[in-house]
Amino acid sequence: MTHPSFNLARSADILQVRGRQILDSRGRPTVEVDVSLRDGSSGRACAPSGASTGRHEVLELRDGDDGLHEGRGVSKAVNNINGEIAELLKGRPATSQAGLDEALRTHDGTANLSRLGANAVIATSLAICRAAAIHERLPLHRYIAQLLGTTRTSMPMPMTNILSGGAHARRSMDFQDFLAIPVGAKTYGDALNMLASVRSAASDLLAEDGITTLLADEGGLSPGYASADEAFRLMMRAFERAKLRPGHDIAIAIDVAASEFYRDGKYHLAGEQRTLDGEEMAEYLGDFIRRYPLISIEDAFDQDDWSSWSSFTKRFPKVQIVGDDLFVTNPDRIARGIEVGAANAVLIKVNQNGTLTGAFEAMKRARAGGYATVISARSGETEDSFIADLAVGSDAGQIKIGSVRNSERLAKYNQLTRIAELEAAELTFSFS
Ligand code: 2PG
Ligand code: MG
Repeated sequence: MTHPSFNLARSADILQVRGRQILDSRGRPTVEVDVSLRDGSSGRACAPSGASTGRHEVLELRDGDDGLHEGRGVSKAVNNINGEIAELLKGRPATSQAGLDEALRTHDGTANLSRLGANAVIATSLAICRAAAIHERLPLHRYIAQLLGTTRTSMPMPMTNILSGGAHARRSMDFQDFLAIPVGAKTYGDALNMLASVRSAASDLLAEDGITTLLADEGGLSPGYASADEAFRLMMRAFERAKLRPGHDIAIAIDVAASEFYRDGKYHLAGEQRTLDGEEMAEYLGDFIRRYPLISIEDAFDQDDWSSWSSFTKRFPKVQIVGDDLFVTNPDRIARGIEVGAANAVLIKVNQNGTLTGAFEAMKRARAGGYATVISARSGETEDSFIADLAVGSDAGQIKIGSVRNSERLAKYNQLTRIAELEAAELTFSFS
C-alpha cells in the first residue's frame, strides 16, 4: 500500500485559488490569480486588457461607477474567483486543462462569460496551466506543447510596434500600429537586434525632425502625422538609418484597427479628412502595398464588414491579411471567415476567447483552414509573460507584443530570449 502522504506529495489536485486586483500597464485595475496544488506547485497569471476591443469579444467584468479607479475596479471578478470559482475547482486535478476550462464555461452559463467575468476566467485558466506545468516539472512552453499533443515548438517571428496611433495614442493618427517584421533575421537574437535598432532610429529621426512624440500605450512613438503616408516614410527612413534593407532584412506591418473609425458604412480618416467606402479603402491600402514593403495588414476593415474583407483578401493573396476584431479568437467566427475567404491569418488573444482551451480551438480551426496565427498581447498588459511560452509551445509562428520598450512588453521579449536558450533559436516566418 502506498503511504497516503506520498500520494499527497505528488497530487496535482487544486488546493487553493486566490484572486486579487492589481494594476496593469495603463494603471488600471486587472485580475491576478494564484492557483496552488496539493504537491506544493503553484501558478500565477494575470488578465490583460484591450482598448480597441472588438464588439464580439467576451466580457471583461468591471465594477462600474463606484468612485474607485474611475469605475474600472475588478472587485466583482475577484470575488467570483475567491468564491464560486475556487469552490468549483478545489480538489480537481490542474492537469486536466480542457476539463477545467469546460467546467468554468458551463458554470458561468453565458456565451460571453459575463456572469463570472472573462477576466476572472482567463486569469484562472492560465494560472491552472502554469501550476500544472510546474507539477509536471516542464518549462511552460513544453507543457503547452504537451497539452496540444505535440512536441513541435518554434520561435515566433516578432512584429514590433514602432509608431502608434488610434486608441493607443489618443487618436493622434488614424491607423493604430506601424510595425516592423525582421523577415531576414535568422535567429531570435538577430531579430531583437534589428528591432531595437529600428525603434531607436525612429526615435532619433523624430527628435531631429523636431517632432514631440507621445509615448503610446504599447511603448511605441506617436508622432501624430496627419497622413499614413508620412508614417510609412518615417518607417523607411528608420530602416535606412538602422542599415537594414527594406523587404530583405525588414518589412512593414500595420494594424489599421478600422472598426474604431467606421461609422454609417464608411471609413472616416480624420487626419486626412477623407471618408471612404469599403472599395475605396481597399484602393487606398493597395497603394501602400505597391509603394512600400508592406507585408501584413490587420483589421483593414470593420469587424462586421465581411464582404470588404473577402474581396480584399482575394485581391492581395500575397499579403498577410490578419483578422483581430473580425475573429476575436472565436472558433465560429474563424470558421465563417474561412468559408467566405475573409483574411488569411488570425490574431490570437487569449482574453478575447476567455479560456486557454478556447484559444487552442481557435488556433486549430485557423490552421485547418490554412490561416497563419499570430499570438498577441493587449494594449493593457502586466508582467505576465504567458504569451511568450504560448507562442513557442503552440508553434504559432508569429508574435505581436508591442514595442521593445516598457517592462510589461519586455517581460515577454525577455522570456523569449530565455526560451531561445533552451530551444533552437532559429526563426521561421509562418506566412510566406
Ligand atoms: C490590437 C491590440 C494590441 P488592444 O488591436 O491588436 O495591439 O490592441 O489590446 O487595445 O485591442
Ligand atoms: Mg488589432
